[in-house]
Amino acid sequence: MSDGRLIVVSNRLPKGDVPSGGLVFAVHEMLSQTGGLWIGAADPTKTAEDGLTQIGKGVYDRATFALSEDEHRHYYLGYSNSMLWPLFHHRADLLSFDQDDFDGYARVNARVARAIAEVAAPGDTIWIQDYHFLMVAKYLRELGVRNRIGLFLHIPCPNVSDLMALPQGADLPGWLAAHDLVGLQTQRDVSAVSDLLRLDRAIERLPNGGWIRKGHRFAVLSFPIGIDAQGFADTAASAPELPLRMPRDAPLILGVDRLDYSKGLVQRFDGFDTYLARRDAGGPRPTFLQIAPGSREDVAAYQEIRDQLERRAGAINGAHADLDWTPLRYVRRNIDRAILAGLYRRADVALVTPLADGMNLVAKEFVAAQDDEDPGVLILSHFAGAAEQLRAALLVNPFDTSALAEAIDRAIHMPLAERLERHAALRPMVFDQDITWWRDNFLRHLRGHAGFDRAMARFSAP
Ligand code: ADQ
Repeated sequence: MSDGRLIVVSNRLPKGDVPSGGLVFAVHEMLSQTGGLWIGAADPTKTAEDGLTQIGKGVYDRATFALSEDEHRHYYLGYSNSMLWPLFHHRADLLSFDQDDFDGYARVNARVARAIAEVAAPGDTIWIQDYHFLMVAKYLRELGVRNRIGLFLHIPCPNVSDLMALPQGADLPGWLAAHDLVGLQTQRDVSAVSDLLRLDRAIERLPNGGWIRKGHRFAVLSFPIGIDAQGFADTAASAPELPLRMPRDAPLILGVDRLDYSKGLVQRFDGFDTYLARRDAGGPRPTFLQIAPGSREDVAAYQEIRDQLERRAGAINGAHADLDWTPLRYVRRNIDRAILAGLYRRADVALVTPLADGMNLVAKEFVAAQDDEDPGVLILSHFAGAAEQLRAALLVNPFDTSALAEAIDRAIHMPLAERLERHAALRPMVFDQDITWWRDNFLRHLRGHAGFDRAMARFSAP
């Protein structure tokens, strides 16, 4: 089949002409080669109308769909980030359900579908990003669109019991089944989705591992997202001098996260606190630098986590700081990417300990930034999607404060030979399975490479 144009839909659209940052950069690079269309949300206005507004024209086009302030509240802050996000991160206790939120979400998804249906030509490939648009494919099919439609879900998948907390839980399998390809971060997510699909009696498993619903065949596969590893390594190696005030030989422990309750920051602070309480008084005096810029501050659960962390940080320094030593530094601002890369390279230990996380790109950025001859140690949660690939990290259970404290101690004292061995095992996972590999792999499957199509075709004959 012809490849046609690529139409990408994501909630956020790159603002500048040459965007930076993983996914945005990879899609930009791809569209710059092939042309295509990138659709995202416009800034909210008083009222919202159908259609797309073109905001940039070049090798590829960028266009926005309209969003009223009310819809922004219900579709984005409400259903997407107060319902789907906590639910998919196994935090049903944080759900706040409001029928208006779901109605707003459905309305915006339907508008996006109508806009795509208007511009998509036969042969175009439609690639939907993330949980903001779970219903778009369903609406596209209702409008008669038969194009290839792929969804990549950046966040983890809920299990069957989580899903029961979602009033629309029974409909989710049908929404997913409207795509041709559902891409997930890990095998664990593929298993979770396989269980969810079985909730819908109209969905059947095909002997080739695919799925079928009412004659429509689709696949669910894992495509672990990567980073621009070489680019990031180069940035790290040529980073400017760091504005860090600490002794050169003191260990630096680094955490970099969007401030989110899924990232396990409170448990991480607790683990560091326990490490400090147990450490040998004559031993090294590490600094733990946690960078965590605020996000989604209009959602109540995010204000709570921010207050909680501020209190914990104050208490930890209160208990352990000295005249010449501040063990914990908590920075809430966005950091320039070159400085960030330099910090990763300078860090002796990275603490990447989410309670639930689709992939976690920070883990991969840390590996990419290391000096291959004197690499730092990655402490990684079992619950980050990255743990499926980065088996050679020090894997921890972030809920176990004592084990976290032990891992910090072990990482600080790890001999060079073991660091080299672990890094050598981690490196290829990050450099070979990079962002370009991820993108090409997903699109090849979506557009149907010969083997995939043949395997699927065997089951479609009437
Ligand atoms: P996020 O939850 O945003 O992404 P993550 O994968 O860790 O999580 O990516 C965060 C990115 O922001 C990293 O590239 C990091 O360097 C950058 N960043 C964080 N703090 C920063 C700061 N203070 N200044 C500058 N940059 C900062 C979602 C899912 C993840 C999934 C990704 C990609 O939640 O699980 O890995 O999408 O699919």
